[in-house]
Amino acid sequence: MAINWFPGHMNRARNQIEEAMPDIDLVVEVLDSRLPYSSTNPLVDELRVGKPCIKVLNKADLSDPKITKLWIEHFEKQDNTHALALVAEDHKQSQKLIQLIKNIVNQSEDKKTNIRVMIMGIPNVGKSTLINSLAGRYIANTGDEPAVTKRQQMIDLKNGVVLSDTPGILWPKFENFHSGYRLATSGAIKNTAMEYEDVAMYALEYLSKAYPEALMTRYKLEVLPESGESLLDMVARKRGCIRSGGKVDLHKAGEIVLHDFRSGKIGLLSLETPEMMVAEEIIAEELILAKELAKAERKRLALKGKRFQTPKKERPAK
Ligand SMILES: Nc1nc2c(ncn2[C@@H]2O[C@H](COP(=O)(O)OP(=O)(O)O)[C@@H](O)[C@H]2O)c(=O)[nH]1
Ligand SMILES: [Mg+2]
Repeated sequence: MAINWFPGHMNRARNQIEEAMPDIDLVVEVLDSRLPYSSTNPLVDELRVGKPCIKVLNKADLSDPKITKLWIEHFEKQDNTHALALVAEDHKQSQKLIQLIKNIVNQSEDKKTNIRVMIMGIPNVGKSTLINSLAGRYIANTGDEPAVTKRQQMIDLKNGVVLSDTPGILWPKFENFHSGYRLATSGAIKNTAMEYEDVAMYALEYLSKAYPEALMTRYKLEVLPESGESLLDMVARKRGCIRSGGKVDLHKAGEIVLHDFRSGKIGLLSLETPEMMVAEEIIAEELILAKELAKAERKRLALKGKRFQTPKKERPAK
């Protein structure tokens, strides 16, 4: 998925959503249940301007059910927000979403005939899969897609719900270091400057702390070294990823680890918890504050410098 989010794309996506929002009754934000914080774009909550929202924690067949439960509790506490974990392909499960949509909207407005829903989310979380599953037929391409999909026809689900023709596609979060790595681990961002090895090392380091047994079982490890680098090296040796000349092939081992993670072969795993998100947001705020302070300090010094540089007026000769 070679998506490049240029400012022009971002503006266009944002404007389209803003334009369409007045006609929308409810927003469905699709998230990856393994990384609900990193797979969100905070703009969703801004752009929905108080409309009810269902956070769909998709790919529940891959995430840790205990952690997913914590995320549901976390989202349910937010204003006008509901949460549902599901597997998008599963038609029965997606029908539960329809039921929830109807319950929420009919509670507040009972006269409306069709409920108008916008499906939003960053690429690769499963929006197209969900749309197809809701419609019970093939409508949206899954997998690769351009950054801003062309407007399609309004999708009438023929059950009292219509889906907006505006693609609610937003860009992934790039600012948070951890979010970047988690998105790369999940496969949501590809073809970036990140190396396979680095992403796999990050993932291994986290998994060795959060799911040590699952990791040891999958790669038949007796011990778990601290660093991601040593972990990847160990996996490479276990899996025979050795280049001619005897050097370990970390790239190949990285591919194995990421493939295993993405297909659920290591186990049902989540990459972040609500608690981690709170801690990371505090750090992010501190960083912003530190940047602002540094900027103010530079300004102060520059002003001071200027004062010193101004040539002194020569004393008039007596
Ligand atoms: N395991 C699993 N894979 C899913 C699920 N939903 C979507 N996918 C896969 O995730 C990838 C991205 O899905 P897609 O619908 O194209 O995402 P979009 O970019 O948000 O429209 C595809 O390979 C889907 O098959 C799910 O519930 N479980
Ligand atoms: Mg899609």
